[in-house]
Amino acid sequence: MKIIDCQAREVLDSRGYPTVEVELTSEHHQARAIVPSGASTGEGEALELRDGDQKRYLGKGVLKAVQNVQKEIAPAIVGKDFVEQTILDSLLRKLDGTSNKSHFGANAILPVSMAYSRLFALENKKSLSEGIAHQFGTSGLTLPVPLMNIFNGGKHADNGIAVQEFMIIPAGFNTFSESLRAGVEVFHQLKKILTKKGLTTAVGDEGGFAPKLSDEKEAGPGSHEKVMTLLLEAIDSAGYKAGSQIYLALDCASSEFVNKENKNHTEYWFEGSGRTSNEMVQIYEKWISHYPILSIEDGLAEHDWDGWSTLTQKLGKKVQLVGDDLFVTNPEFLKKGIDLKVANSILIKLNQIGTVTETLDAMRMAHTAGYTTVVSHRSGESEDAFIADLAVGTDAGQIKTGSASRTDRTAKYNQLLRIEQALGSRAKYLGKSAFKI
Ligand code: 2PG
Ligand code: MG
Repeated sequence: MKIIDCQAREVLDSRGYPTVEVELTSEHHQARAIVPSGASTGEGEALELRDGDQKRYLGKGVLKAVQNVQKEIAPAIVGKDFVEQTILDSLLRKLDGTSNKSHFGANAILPVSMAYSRLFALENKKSLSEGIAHQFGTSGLTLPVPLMNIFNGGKHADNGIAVQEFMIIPAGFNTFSESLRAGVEVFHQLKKILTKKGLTTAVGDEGGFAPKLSDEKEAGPGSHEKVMTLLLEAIDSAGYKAGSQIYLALDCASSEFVNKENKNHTEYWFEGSGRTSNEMVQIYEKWISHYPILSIEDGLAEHDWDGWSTLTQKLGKKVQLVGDDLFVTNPEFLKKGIDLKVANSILIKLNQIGTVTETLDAMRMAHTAGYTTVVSHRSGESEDAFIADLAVGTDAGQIKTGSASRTDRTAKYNQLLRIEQALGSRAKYLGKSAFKI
């Protein structure tokens, strides 16, 4: 497939900050892609290049990344034939020449890589999910179980709650659309409950609610259990059974509340006091015995590998333990995790690593090692629903793409509904068995 044109531009993400869109043209088709952007980023993530010019968009402009596509990448790929994704992506990596994509910026490289996936699918008369399945060597028929973030804390809110995401998992249903409907109904019930209690129902970056539960700056002892109790109440009011139809999941994003001054990063500031890694493990152990929690992401911080090892030994058979900041979708970090028997699942974010090929490499490595994969949005998103097709195309089994509000979140759910309809009776849905616990 010959690329005959490559254009980049600065567009806006869901937070109103600039991001990069790339449009690739072949002889017969055209495809584009937009990169997302995180807030609670892992230290090992590929570099997101920002202009730093305070006169434009508070320093967050991406004209340098756009220019890197126009002046450096485009001349190297336009007029050339790329028979498959791996060939394009390895050229992009070679041209960049750094291990963390800091020369061009991952936000310059990734949209080219993603737009190529779309172009490849079009050229081969496939949908994007089919094109990805073809590359990945999977059936590409599995609709993912949604992990819906309906209550926000941490860096995604200002309510003083340490844990970043409280999610519901409607896993006890036969199809994706039934699951989604149940999750959405719980979201609406939660809104009613919060209103009744006089709490605010404005939504945060990922479309979940983020009310302050008390007047304190920092939410104190028992505040996290209060949130989980609210979720159970909402599940019940919606007429569903917690623990057999709908479960809970947490993204603690604990690298955000670990004490960074502590040299080993093994002290956490949680519910108003300092806790060791072991104490955090005990808290999670207590929670999973009281609440129907299926999945805990980043329960411990990205440098606390010893703590992660204990966490996995103690809870790894009972709950899915997802590494996000810990693995940053990087096959190298994941390999370390597999070797050390740390975590049992990996969060997959394309822009943490910066090319589609490396993302698929991380997923392949995870599946081979028996780790589950959760394809994920970023807190800064766009109308681009690439990750919906990625989740189906790789038979990932799970997707985390926010709550039931904000078009940047529902765009992904809507694309999954389209894919489900197109697959018809061929569509598979794993439900709770996607969690392997
Ligand atoms: C996370 C993500 C997405 P961010 O921590 O998992 O929910 O947040 O994009 O801010 O890193
Ligand atoms: Mg996370």
